[in-house]
Amino acid sequence: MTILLAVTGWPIEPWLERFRHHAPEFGWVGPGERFDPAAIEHAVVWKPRPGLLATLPNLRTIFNLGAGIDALLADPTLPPVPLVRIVDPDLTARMTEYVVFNVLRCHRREWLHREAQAARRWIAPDQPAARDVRVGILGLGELGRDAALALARLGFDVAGWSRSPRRVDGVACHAGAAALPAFLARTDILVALLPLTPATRGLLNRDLLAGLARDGRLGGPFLINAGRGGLQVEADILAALNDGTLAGAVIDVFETEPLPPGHPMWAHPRLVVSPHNAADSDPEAVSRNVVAQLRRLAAGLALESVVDRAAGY
Ligand code: NDP
Ligand code: OXD
Repeated sequence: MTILLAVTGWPIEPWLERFRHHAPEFGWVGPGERFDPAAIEHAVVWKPRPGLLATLPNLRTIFNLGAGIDALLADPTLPPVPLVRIVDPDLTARMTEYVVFNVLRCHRREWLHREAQAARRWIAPDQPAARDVRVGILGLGELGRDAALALARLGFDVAGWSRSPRRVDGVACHAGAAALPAFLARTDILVALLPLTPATRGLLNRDLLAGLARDGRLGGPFLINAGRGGLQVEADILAALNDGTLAGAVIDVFETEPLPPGHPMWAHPRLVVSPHNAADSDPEAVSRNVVAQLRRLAAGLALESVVDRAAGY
């Protein structure tokens, strides 16, 4: 079995080393190594050069090294073979950590404390209990569901929104476009964990932000986006922060990455920027995951976590 590893934006060495370590029986082709395109049966990729996969005439499967596959689907030449994404407890735990950390940052209004400390002012803003703060999670998939459960365990009043109806213990589940206004109207901290698809592009816009709860205990609603930059209209988020529609925001993903040095989001006092590292793909955990899938294939078993290309995620 010959497998091409094609990764851009991340250092390749740890990946190649881990794959060769966990599956020495497979032929791994790394960057710069000569190969016969006809010999490649599987490709393991992260943001490969558009058009590259179309040059492999005998390609059987594409394994994406992350959860989101929007960059791959943006390549019009992507071969119509099964596309597998990462669903892994390591990735899920990292995202839940990020979401819990940042929900608590908003809930505990870290900004106010930092500003007060800088001014040497002893202020103690009213601190509501978690049960009095309503968190809304856009996307109740692998990542949204786990984050919702963790937040519910902390006592937050948690709701979620998905395309199709979902059941999550202790979480008020809403589904479909018609349910969105009611979900937003009861949300003090909005967490976006949606994939980027034609249906979700630009969803985090002025109208959506204006629909968030105005009667919450935090003095205004907060936004956390760890899904994709294409979900958000950045000018609308900045305008919402400036006119008080939003009390604060934490953004991990951007329309252009890396975020350009001159971008106004870097400097907004009520906005925390993180560099698209909410949940990194760990070479050890993710290589084990992909190798397990390759072994399933070799044993004639069905692949797991295959992307529904029609749905776009
Ligand atoms: P899943 O596919 O498991 O879940 C996606 C969720 O979004 C599902 O609940 C789905 O609904 C819902 N959804 C999709 N389209 C719509 C829509 N039009 N309206 C309402 N709900 C919708 O994905 P994951 O949870 O594994 O990952 C989510 C995203 O997180 C990834 O696509 C990626 O973009 C991002 N991500 C970001 C990382 C980071 O470091 N910042 C790291 C990893 C992932 P339904 O349940 O009905 O299918
Ligand atoms: C992913 C990511 O999709 O890291 O896994 O963004």
